[in-house]
Amino acid sequence: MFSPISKWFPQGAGEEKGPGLHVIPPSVRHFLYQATRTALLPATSFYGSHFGMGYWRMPATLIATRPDAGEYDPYYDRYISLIPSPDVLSTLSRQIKETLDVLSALTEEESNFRYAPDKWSIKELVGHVIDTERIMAYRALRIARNDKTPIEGFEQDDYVRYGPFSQCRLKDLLEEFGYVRNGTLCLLRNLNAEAWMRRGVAYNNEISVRALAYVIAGHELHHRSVLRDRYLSVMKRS
Ligand code: NI
Repeated sequence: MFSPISKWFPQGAGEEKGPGLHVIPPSVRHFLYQATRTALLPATSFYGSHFGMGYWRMPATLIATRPDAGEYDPYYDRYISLIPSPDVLSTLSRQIKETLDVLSALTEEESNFRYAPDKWSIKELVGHVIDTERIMAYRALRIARNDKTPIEGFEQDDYVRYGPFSQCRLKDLLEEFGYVRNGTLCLLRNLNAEAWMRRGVAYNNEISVRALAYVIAGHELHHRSVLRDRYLSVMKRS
């Protein structure tokens, strides 16, 4: 998936510690810096203490961020398989804008729509996605920090039933969703490669931190499809 970075930047002859950073275009330098921050690259293998001072070191390999099948319960494939990208952090950052664009086109009245009496309203669906992201991010936090305590499950229908969503304004819920996503990104972006790969037990199943990141992205996308197919398409017809 990734080629070794040494292919892109062969070690320059005559420079003991590799070519100076100043020879690397700023956009590429920014990518490399972000890559170490987001665990695409192990930071320790890449920069010495001279980052910004003209020296860099080459990592042996890049670490792909996509989880392997053995890192999560197959149940979560329904979400993880929706995200083909090897860079889930960009996906999380891009997707939220797309989802909020779709939702912010709705009026308050439309956001109370449910396609059957026993189904969630659009606002409740949004509330469910927000709460699920909080819980998945919390699981990622616990596991990333090497907390071995098994993490409990949660009853999603109760969270909607006892949630405030039908009394909330759609506009406020969308703002909240943006804040929650930013919180998720702050948490995930600061993880090192070891934390990113760490596994723990949540809801009786082993799962890795990076698998949880993909679950968050895939769950959002899944519900955006539900919104389009079960809600918006029906609303347009009526
Ligand atoms: Ni869901």
